[in-house]
Amino acid sequence: MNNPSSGVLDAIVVGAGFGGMYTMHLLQQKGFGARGFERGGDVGGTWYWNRYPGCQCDVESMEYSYQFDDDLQQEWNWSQRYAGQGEILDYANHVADRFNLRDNITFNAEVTSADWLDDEQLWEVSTNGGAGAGGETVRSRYFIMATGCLSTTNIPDFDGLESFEGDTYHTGNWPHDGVDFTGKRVAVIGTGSSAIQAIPLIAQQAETLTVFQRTPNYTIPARNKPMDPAVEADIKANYADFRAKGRQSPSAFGVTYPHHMDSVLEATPEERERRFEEFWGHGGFAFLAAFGDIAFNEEANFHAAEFVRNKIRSIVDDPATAELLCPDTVLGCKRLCADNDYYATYNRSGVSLVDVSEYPIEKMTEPGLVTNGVEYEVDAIVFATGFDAMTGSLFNANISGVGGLPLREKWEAGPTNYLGLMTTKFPNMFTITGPGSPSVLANLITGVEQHAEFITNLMEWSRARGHAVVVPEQEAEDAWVERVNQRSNLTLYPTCNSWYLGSNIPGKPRVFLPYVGFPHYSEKLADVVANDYRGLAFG
Ligand code: NA7
Repeated sequence: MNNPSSGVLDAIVVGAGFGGMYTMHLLQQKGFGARGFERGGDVGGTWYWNRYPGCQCDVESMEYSYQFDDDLQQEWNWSQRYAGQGEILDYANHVADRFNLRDNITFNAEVTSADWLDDEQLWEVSTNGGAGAGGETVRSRYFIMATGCLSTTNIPDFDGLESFEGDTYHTGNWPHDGVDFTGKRVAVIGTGSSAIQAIPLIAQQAETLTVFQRTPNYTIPARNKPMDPAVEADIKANYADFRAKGRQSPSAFGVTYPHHMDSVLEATPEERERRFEEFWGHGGFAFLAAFGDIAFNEEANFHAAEFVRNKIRSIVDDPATAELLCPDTVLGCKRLCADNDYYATYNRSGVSLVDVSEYPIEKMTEPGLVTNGVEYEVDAIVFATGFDAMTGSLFNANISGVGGLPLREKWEAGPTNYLGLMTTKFPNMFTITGPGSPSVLANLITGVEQHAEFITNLMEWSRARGHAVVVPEQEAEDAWVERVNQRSNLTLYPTCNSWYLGSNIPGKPRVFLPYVGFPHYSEKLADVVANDYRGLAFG
């Protein structure tokens, strides 16, 4: 049962990942009374939950970190070029301690409903846990959802799921004390980024590992290595400049490698190979920057894809397995993965790949799972089956706006909003890195900093003018939705099925969710601010 707490807060912030933490920090700094609620037991968001073996960020650590505080970025040392989950979680904890962020955050408290009260012009938010464990109900003027883009796990509704007698895990909700697969027969379902990171390490432990693949993915070797002290010192000597360059890059990261603008199609075959080889050697996302048209032109993309397919064929010993691992889709259409020895793992004895594209997994049974009439007996199943991306956690909070309109209902045909931040009929509500903002197509820490600053500056601006309510104008929202679609149609992203389009979740409307182009987006935000928050109505 919930206990209504007295007093009205300025803001409620849901989520204590990087977005929620920085928002809480700014609210405290700017003198707003705020409380945070977090369903996890501590800070860290994505990095609190995704503790599967091999979990590592695909953006380099010197870039995947806060830039709002120079002392923080100077004093923190990253041990690796790409930080692993544990180190990023340590960083999140350090930030929480350093800025006293835990004081006003209630952990183990999931928001069960959030309602806009038309008469009071307030949000009323209920939780199902927290200090009193029974939950509470609190009211605030502003309601800020910082619940992350990939935070609602997806376990497909397999027949007989409950009957499986072994252990089951989802990569996005991994046991905190780890899992020992030694001597176990393990199944991994899915070959997205999480699976691609986990598989090489699970294979080292397990007696057998069977990977069930519906769609092969492109992955480029991450080429992770210990942080080079000279590189670190060089960046830190001029961190502001490095960060500014990052914000000017299309994805708000990638300062450590060149972004070529020339066309694959104008290069000779030798030049093409040399360039692809160079970027394959650099590792990770950089591969997309080898030429200017990989993401925009299907023929250009084909050459890049063919280069990777040939790499797969050269790494994987068994030709049939190699062919199964070769994607035939547009490279980068699903988020490109960065791996540590993924393809070579299929050369290990005991590791096998089962194609479930034609014959889906039919059911789970007591000893295992069945596809194409064959039962695979295993001791453990790892669901690396992804997330209900970008809208899942917003819907799970049961938010309703003006006149009790459920957000789920307003967004039945796909999310519609202004700037990816606010939506009509939901006054004073913000979504940090929401759909319609660069979010998952950009360095997420840069994205959340931008949003937290925009939101809290807007709150200050409103406070100074005595405004109690802010909500987007319908015309501004309609134009924004149009703009988001136009931007994605410039790219090859809409040409395949991916969680960017919601197509991994049965019944989810097929709408391209993020905004393409971080600098373009930043210009738009700056223009909105410079014009007294054009497109927003105040009351
Ligand atoms: P992803 O990228 O959504 O991958 C999920 C994987 O699970 C993908 O290969 C799916 O195949 C597969 N999947 C989902 N449902 C099924 C069923 N029913 N049967 C077989 N296979 C299935 O999630 P990740 O966690 O790997 O990565 C998410 C992001 O986190 C990533 O992009 C990085 O940004 C970090 P499909 O492709 O849908 O055919």
